[in-house]
Amino acid sequence: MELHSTSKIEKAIVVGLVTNKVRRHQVREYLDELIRLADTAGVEVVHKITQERDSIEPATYLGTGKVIEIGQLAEQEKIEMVIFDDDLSAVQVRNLEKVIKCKILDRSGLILDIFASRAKTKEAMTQVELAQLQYLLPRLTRQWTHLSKQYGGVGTKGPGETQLEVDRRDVRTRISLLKEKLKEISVERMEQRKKRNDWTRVALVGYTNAGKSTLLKQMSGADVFIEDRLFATLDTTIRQVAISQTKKILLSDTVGFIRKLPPHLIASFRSTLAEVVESDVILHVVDVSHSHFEEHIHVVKETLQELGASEKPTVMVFNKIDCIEDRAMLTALKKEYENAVFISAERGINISGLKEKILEALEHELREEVLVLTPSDYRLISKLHEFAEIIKKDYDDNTVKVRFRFDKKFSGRLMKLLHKSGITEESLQQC
Ligand SMILES: Nc1nc2c(ncn2[C@@H]2O[C@H](COP(=O)(O)OP(=O)(O)O)[C@@H](O)[C@H]2O)c(=O)[nH]1
Ligand SMILES: [Mg+2]
Repeated sequence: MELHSTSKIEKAIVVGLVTNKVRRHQVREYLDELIRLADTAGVEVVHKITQERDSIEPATYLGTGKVIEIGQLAEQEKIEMVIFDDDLSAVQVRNLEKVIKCKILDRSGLILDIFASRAKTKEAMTQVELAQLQYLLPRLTRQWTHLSKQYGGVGTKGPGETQLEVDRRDVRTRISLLKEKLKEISVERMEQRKKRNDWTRVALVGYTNAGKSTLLKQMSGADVFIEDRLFATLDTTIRQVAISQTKKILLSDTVGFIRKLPPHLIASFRSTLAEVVESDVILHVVDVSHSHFEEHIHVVKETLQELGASEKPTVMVFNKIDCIEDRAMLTALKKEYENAVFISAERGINISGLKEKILEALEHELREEVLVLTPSDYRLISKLHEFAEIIKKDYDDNTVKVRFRFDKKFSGRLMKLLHKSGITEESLQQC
């Protein structure tokens, strides 16, 4: 296995297209992000090239002249790789490789390679390999070479090494095998999640590098892997956090989102992202100091929608306020996003405000009831304690009036308990 640190840094050109649909300033921002992705993969970008066209050229993505120009530049400067910001078709790759004599890669391929090099657990490795193969299948041509070869990740065993010899049928067989494996893993995971069902579960989501892991660390005091890199986290970390004197939650941190995340990747990361889908409240962390934070919000919202988690109670957490020097701008932002909570995860600014917001969001999910019990039912109170918060007990002659509050998701459990104790639902006095 080749070690990352000793491997020679490869030089690359990144390429973006300005069309009627994507404007120049956007392309510039996309390319900056692509450069950060390349950096994460250990690749140094030495040129940024854009072309303006009405639309993408189906055969070669760019116009022929531009392709020749890039080919010459790559040869002169001994560039090893050209990375395109949009996904390329197999035909485009084939045609581009005829003129540009180095590796051709696109954004999805790069993201998949990064995921492959970062996957550590059995689950993440299986998920990434599946996504890589599904991405590779329609692009399986002799020339298609892949970054992953040089990494010690899944790529070495999977698509990277074998892609040239293995035919499509073998890839398909491997895909079904991986799908089976993932099914088994997801059943295991479901069992584990069930055990956490009695807890209030809060999930951190956000664009990559927004500060999710930093916030988990800040709130839980736990040692969490943090890096100023894209996709530092691929698995789910869960920690206990006290958000008030009496209330503890489970806070989870998982893989971040990015624009144009390969769809196969989202699909295969479903079991990792299930923690988000099943959570009671979502904390959407935003790096508000980023010049394009609004677009990041949009991408995250879209991804949540794809996952079927867009209707969940969500707290918008605007992070990195310590980076905003312009006070007037911060004031304007607070006015515009009055429901968001403004924090600095790193400096620990306004974490108490965030906790209050989480409690508020949970309030909506709470139900309050009153039960009048006779001495023979008193033991029911200790059972209630298991999932409800007892707010008040009023003793009156031979009865006790118990006011309690609980998460709506435990309604079924309450009904069962009442049923077992021979108490009818009508004895509940709703507040
Ligand atoms: N200035 C500043 N930097 C932060 C803050 N929160 C996180 N960061 C930095 O942002 C980078 C990404 O943080 P991380 O928690 O790994 O982001 P994640 O990808 O969302 O998990 C790291 O370099 C953090 O130190 C903050 O409140 N202020
Ligand atoms: Mg992280």
